[in-house]
Formats: sequence, structure tokens, C-alpha cells
Amino acid sequence: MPRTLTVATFTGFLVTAVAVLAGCSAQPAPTEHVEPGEATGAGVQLFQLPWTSIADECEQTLGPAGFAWVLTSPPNEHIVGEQWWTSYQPVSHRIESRLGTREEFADMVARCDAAGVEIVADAVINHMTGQNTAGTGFAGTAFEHYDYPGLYGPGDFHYCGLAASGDIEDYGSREQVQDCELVNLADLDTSSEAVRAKTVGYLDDLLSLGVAGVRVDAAKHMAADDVEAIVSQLPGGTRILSEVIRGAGEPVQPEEYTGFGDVFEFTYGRDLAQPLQSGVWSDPTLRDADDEYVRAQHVPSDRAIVFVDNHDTERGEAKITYKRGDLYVLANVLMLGDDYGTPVVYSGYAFTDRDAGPRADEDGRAQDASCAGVDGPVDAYEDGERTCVQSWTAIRGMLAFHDAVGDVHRMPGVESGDAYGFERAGRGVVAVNPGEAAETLEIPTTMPAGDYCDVVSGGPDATTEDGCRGAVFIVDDGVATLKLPGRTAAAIHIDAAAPPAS
Ligand code: ARE
Ligand code: CA
Repeated sequence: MPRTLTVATFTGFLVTAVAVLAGCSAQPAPTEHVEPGEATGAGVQLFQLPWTSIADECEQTLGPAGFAWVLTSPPNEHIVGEQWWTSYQPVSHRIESRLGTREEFADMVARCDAAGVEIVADAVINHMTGQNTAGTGFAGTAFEHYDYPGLYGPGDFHYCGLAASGDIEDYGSREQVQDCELVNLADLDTSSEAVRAKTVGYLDDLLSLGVAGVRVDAAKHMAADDVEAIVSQLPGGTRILSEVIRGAGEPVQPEEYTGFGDVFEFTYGRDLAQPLQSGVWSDPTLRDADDEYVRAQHVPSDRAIVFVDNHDTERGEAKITYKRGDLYVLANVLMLGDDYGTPVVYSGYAFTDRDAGPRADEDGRAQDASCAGVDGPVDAYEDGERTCVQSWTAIRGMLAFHDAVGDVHRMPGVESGDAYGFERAGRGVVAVNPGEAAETLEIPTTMPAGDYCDVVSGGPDATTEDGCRGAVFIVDDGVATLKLPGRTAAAIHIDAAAPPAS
């Protein structure tokens, strides 16, 4: 059914647009029945990692480091195949996949919860499979392209009739984007009460197992009204993270999805990569505290989920991924040092073939993987080797920084050569040097004078009784002096002063 912009949505969009242009942080009024989840700390996306391994990670690394949440890959039954993306072709709502059983999923949620880490599950609710021939899913459920016995039948799909292929051919058409098929994936009629009820049943089931919320996969491909009609039936406080890739000139924009939850702000990672590659920090796409210019391209900070890369962009548009080693660390340091949005660190596995799935057993189950002993990027990865970004000393150190500075503002930046740094008002200072040559930055700060331990080189426990584990930097007379060798970063914060000299 073709859809037009409703008055309510359009008014919400205008309010947002005006607020953004005026540079104030006003937001579209939340709808009556949905309370967006509480703002949380930094998260980590553990791409295609089995539930048993995620539970171990929560206890060994994520809880202690202060990660607040994990984004998992989709837990639903999916088509059979070696490619990672089989996860995104649901066959049923059974929680039984190559990543683990329902019992393992529930156990993971409980163990992570006990470690202080929430689980956000990836929910694929826009479509079912893209298979033109009948098949059997990972958990044994028989299906056809438009028939999923006991769940959805031929009457539950859109069949847009707008393009010969039935696929989305023109992202400039709202109707095509939302009612046609994304790469041949059978498009659910999310305007139907029957479909909505089944979807709510699935999400309620995940919530009954203790998840804190869901990533709404392909949210752009469902009318915001449809997504809202579904999530408004979930308990208040459920975290909703909509995936709406910002595309220039496209009719469907992320702002439409901020009234009932957060959205992934794809512009942020794009902005971050530019100056790290060029060393040109005056580029207006990276904003300073008093530079409102780029906010016209970003959703309000408390609705934004930001990331350096994710499982799609590391295989696509992202210029800085694990393949760039030190530069990837710098990008993550900048993101975790920034004051905009809720950051999510990405952790996957090395690949040369974009389709290659995680290392798996003969029965197709993803193998458990441990990150024990990994403290930074390695020079040459083997295909399938996990990157373990959550374990890197610099990342864990920046998690501590993120917690220590809280929500204080980021102050205008300072440049020297290719290097750039800024203060988080009175609580911390962070700097990166993507160039080859060493640089010294003198960054104004209201932090108390003294010696501080660098958490990028020293990690979260940079301060010891005897001194600093990593570099030491001095704050004196309202200035932090940070000497940075090429391709390094540094960060000091108020809770990591160097011990007094004995
Ligand atoms: C696979 C095969 C296809 C085949 C299909 C059906 O690759 O050739 O036709 O199966 O058999 C993932 C993979 C796909 C995979 C799919 C299903 O990436 O390759 O297809 O799973 O198994 C758009 C969407 C956005 C989406 C990206 C990938 O807007 O929502 O495309 N991202 C999510 C997930 C993906 C996942 C899906 C959705 C599907 O994160 O991992 O796909 O569940 C511009 C636009 C964007 C657009 C982008 C790419 O930037 O602005 O909106 O993103 O182009 O087209
Ligand atoms: Ca759709």
C-alpha cells in the first residue's frame, strides 16, 4: 500500500529541522505511550560471536572494563549457509541459530546481567528470507519464500508492484524503500495488525529472556509509524536502536525514527575518518563545541548511537577498519573521547571475502572464541581470526575515560601538524596524531595541575602505587602538554592522576 507522510510525522520532522538549524538541542516531543530507554554508557557490537563466548566476555572483559551493553547478531532461526548474512534471513521466530540455542541465549543474558552488562539483540522484523526455492531453516523449520508455516503466510507480505523485479531499485522513492523488497527479501506488510502482533510476540519473547532492547534491522524499510506501532506495545524503558542509514537526498531520514528510540548516526563515522586520513582538522565536518555547523547532519546527541564502523560498513563504505591497525585505534579513541552520542565499539573477525562467515563446526555452529591475552591490533590477521577490539588496552583505557568525564562538554580543539586534541571541560584531555611525525600539543584545560597517567598506553589501571603503567603527561598553569609520536593517541582524566613521587 503506498504511503504518504502523515501530518504528525511531518510536524515532528519540521520541529527537528528547525531545532537543528537553530543549533539548540530541542527534540521532537516523545510520543505519549513510548518512553525511550535511559541513556547508557558505551557498548560493543560482538559480530557473529556465539552466546557462550559472549557470556565469557561479559565476565572476563566487558563488565570489568565498564562496557554497559553488547549488541549481538540476530538470534532467530535463519536459512542454512556458510555466509554471515544468513543471520539476516529469518525462517522463524525460534531462538535457535548458528550462534546458539535458546537456553544458551538465556544463560548469556543472565551471566552478562550479573556482570553489569545489558544485552541488545539484533531484531530482523522487516522481512523473511530472500530464497526463491523452498528450504529448511537452521532449526529444521520448512519454509517457502512467502510461506512460513505457523507464522506468516502469503497474505502477510507487501508485493509492492512498483518495480519489475519487486526489489527496491530507487532509494529516491519512499514507497519503494518501504514496500518493495530489499535484495529480494520477502517484505512483511508491517501495516497489518496480524503481522505487528506476531512481531510484538517475538520481541516480547526476547524481553522475557531479559534483553534490554533491540536493534531494529532495516528500520528505514518500514514506515516509522509501523515501527512505532510495534515498539509502543513493548514495556516502557525498552531500548530501541533503529538502523536507518543516512543517505544524501533520500526521502527516508533518521530523524523520523527518533520519537520512539535511538538511531544509528552513520554520518558520525564518516566524519571521523576524514581528518584522520587527511590531517586537516579545520574540516567543518568534525564539529567543535561552539561550531554547530554539522549538527544539521546529525540527530540530537541523546538519540544518536555512534560507531567507527559496523559489520556492513567494514565491508563497504568505511575507510578506517581493523585493517588499518593504529589508525583504527585512533578513530576509536576519538569517538570514546567525544561528547556526542552513545558510542558502540565494533568487534568482528578478519576477512578477505566479504561473505565469509565466522569459523564454524561441521554442523554449521559458530565456534567459541576467546580474546584472552589480546591487548591491541595485530599486524597480519588470519581470515576468521577475531579482532577482539574490546580487549585492547587503549579501548579499555578509553572506556575508563568515557566514564570519568561523564557528560561534560567538549571544548574547542587545538592542532599541531597532523595532530589534534581537545579538553572535556575540567575532567579530561584527549589527543590523536595520525601523521608520521611526532607532535606536541598544548591544550588549554581547567584540570588541576599535576602529573597524569595516560590511559591509552596504560589502560584503565594506568595509575599504580609506584607510578604510571604508560606515558605520563603534565598539566601546569592551565595547559596540558601532550607529546605524541606518529600514529599514537593519548588521554588523561581527572581520576587517573599519577601517584605522588615517593
Ligand atoms: C544476501 C545477498 C543478496 C541476496 C540476498 C537474498 O548478498 O545478493 O539477494 O541475500 O538472498 C545482509 C547482507 C546482504 C544479504 C542480507 C540477507 O548485507 O548482503 O543479502 O543480509 O542475507 C541497505 C539497507 C540497510 C542494510 C544494508 C545492507 O538500508 O538496512 O542495505 N543493512 C541491514 C543489515 C545487513 C543486512 C540487512 C539489513 C538485511 O545491517 O547486514 O544485509 O537484513 C545506501 C542506502 C542504504 C543501503 C545501502 C546499501 O547507502 O542509503 O539504505 O543500505 O545503500 O544498499
Ligand atoms: Ca518493508
